[in-house]
Amino acid sequence: MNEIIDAISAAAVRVKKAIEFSDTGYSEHINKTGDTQLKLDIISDLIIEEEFAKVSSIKSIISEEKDETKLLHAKGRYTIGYDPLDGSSLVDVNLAVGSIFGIYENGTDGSNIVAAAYVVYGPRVELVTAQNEVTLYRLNESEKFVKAREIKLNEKGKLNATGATQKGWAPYHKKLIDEIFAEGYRLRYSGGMVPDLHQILLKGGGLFSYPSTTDAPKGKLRLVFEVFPFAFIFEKALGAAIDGKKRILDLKASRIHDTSPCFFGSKEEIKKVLNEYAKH
Ligand code: AHM
Ligand code: MG
Repeated sequence: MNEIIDAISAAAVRVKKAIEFSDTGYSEHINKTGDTQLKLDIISDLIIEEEFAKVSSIKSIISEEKDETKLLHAKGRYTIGYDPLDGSSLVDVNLAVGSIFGIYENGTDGSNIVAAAYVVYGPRVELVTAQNEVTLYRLNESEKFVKAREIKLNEKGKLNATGATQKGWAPYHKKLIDEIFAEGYRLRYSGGMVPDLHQILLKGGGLFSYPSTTDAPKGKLRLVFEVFPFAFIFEKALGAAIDGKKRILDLKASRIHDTSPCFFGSKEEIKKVLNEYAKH
């Protein structure tokens, strides 16, 4: 597992340089989810693939930017599901973006995830890893990630990150969000899943929601590359992650690009979601 974290660290340093200095324009390609790929999405995907190809314990990789699973080492143990550059359309407005990694064994259902990590490319570059504990590292001047601290959520937080277009929300979802704001929670939403969830993790808690909507009943965020990794991280940080009714890590991904509604947060906020969603 250490060599996988080292490969993620090496890739992060290279992706950071690509974000800072390369072309932010679109390519000619459309990925499996129907997004036109930015040149940066493709560059980041290639960098990460190159670093993972050096690690013999990685059997295969599944990227948000690739249509199919790619075999790397037939005798390897792990499959890595990753989003090379989540929120990449925010690069041209110079907001923070990230890379997300889920490390799986014997399948890519929620129950198969054994570790997860993400990198935030913001004013500083930070890496968060989750195995038994969730640890924050910061990139130093010598391009090494140095441990900053462990991350643990409080029982209850103060932030509310509300995803998806409100026009498509179910009335009970709107009611839930309105009630949370009425309790004094503050809105924090950049449109980048990585910095938005990172903020909740580092500020002690709150709620991030990306619900089902009228035009996307299964939500937008992808199970294997985005939702399972963060569900694992939130649980290990003593928070919780659900799809509205069920624990995310009990879900199965029947296809690699499957999506799911998702809620990540500290225990108290997730209880509120469960209570409201149980009525519908
Ligand atoms: P991407 O993988 O195409 O970059 O999209 C994922 C992003 C997430 O980072 C973010 O939470 C979400 O899309 C924002 O969507 P919306 O603008 O609909 O709230
Ligand atoms: Mg993404």
